[in-house]
Amino acid sequence: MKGLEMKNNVAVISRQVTEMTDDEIHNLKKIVFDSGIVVLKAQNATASDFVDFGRRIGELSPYYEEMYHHPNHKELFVSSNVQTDGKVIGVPRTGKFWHADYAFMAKPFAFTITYPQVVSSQERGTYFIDMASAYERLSPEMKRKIEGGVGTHSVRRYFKIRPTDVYRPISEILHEIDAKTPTVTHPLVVNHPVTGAKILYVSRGFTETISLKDDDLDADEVLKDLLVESGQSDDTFTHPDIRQININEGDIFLWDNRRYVHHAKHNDKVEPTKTYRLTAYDGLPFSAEIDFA
Ligand code: 7UC
Ligand code: FE
Repeated sequence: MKGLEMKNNVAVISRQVTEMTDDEIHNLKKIVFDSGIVVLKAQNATASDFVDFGRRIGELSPYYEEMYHHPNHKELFVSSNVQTDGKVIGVPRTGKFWHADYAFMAKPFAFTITYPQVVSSQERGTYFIDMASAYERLSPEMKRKIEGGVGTHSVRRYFKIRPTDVYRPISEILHEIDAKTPTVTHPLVVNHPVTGAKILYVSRGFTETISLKDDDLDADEVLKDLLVESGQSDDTFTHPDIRQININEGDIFLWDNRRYVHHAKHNDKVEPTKTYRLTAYDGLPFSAEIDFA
């Protein structure tokens, strides 16, 4: 690919997405699976150019809660505290917890693509943990413990109250969350359908419980250990496997959402920020069958 260089294990591409050929798009997807995170520098795409680009990456899927939608493009998830024409568009302070996008749904997305529009003067980046490397780092004993295990995932702890929820009883809202997004089950070790990598599939934000083949093991303890070992319990973000990727206005970020958990890094000060996000499927199963033999 023209204009591709590797910087700290991130593939950085200097090429306008609006000018990419079909071959380049095809290559780009390969690079995402190889490197995990891709930054497409200094784009001048409009919102609808960005959506068109997303459509070439995969099958776009609008976020299930409407309050996040861009008014003209339902595929665009807007994270923003900025008012446009006096109206609040999108939702402020999204994703400030360890998670993979849609891990609480039956089929989590293959790709997340973000396009920051307004970045605050203070640092605003995203933290990432590579959960394929996290799996590799586990002891052989821990790998054996979680083999064949499953986890349950729910949005319950991070569902955001909508403007229309004001004055509704909390029990009614919780009931709605459980009816609309019932807890889902995913393997504890996801087998990447493209790379074949094994991915430790737990997140501090969405994983509620795990169950293990061996009933004698304390599953709650094991989940706690997995979150600690992968770095997700480090509230200082100094764990050696946490990477901070800084965000620049106009750069597009594209990552393998099976492989990474991420955590937004919003500022405590209220400064304007606005980011567009697209999420896409790749037509493959979320996890391929694993043959542990
Ligand atoms: O508002 C948010 O932090 C959104 C979060 C609950 N879900 C993001 C996702 O796509 O899983
Ligand atoms: Fe997210």
